[in-house]
Amino acid sequence: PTQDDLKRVAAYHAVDLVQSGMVLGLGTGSTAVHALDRIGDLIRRGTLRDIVGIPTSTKTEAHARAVGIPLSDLDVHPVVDLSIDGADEVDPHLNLIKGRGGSLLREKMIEGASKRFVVIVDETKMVNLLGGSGMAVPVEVIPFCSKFTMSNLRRLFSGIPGFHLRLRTTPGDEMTPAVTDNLNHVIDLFFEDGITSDLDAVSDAILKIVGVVEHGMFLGMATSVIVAGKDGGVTEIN
Ligand code: DER
Repeated sequence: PTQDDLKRVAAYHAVDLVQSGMVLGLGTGSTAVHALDRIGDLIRRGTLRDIVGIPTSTKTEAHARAVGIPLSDLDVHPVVDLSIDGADEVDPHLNLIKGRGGSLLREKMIEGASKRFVVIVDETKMVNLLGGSGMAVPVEVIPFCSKFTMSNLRRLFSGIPGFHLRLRTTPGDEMTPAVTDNLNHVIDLFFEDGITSDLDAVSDAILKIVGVVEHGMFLGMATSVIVAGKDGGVTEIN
């Protein structure tokens, strides 16, 4: 099976948890797209009714609309029954790195408001140490003087071997920073040897920097992770 097949298997398993009448957090990314397609299909067949989707990005909003998932937002539905979303990395304690797609802020708001947050991944996302597979921890920062904020983030982790960072820009265009749905910039933090210090301490240190809005470490938020293996097995870790 291809990696995308595995993503679809994990997504379909997660959608088996969806019941009619649920308020659903709709994730962002190539794995979550399979969940959107499946939910839309079950609504079309009449298997799922009275579903309300809360999209975690404008991209997901557009895709959800295209497959016929009724949409709302957190102002109307401050409590979400179930969120389904992918992840860039998952550690043995179900801590996550998310945000490679730049949607981390809205994802963290919606998944933080969810009674259950089920993560869907293929096995390549499983790591022992966050950051260890070369995935960056994305940090959403306000556009105002984002290079100043970048220098503060650099100073914060300058003592860590293998640490480096970069302002995310649109592919091939070094000067135009990538802008999020919230019109903010993203700075990617790379911890080449993985984050060996306390994750909560790293999280707090990042959030204390004025100009930082949020980061892509989702600590203690996932209720369970559904992992699709290339051997065809699917395991759920709680
Ligand atoms: O950007 C994000 O937060 C995505 O959910 C990411 O974590 C997973 O994206 P993928 O399913 O395309 O790998």
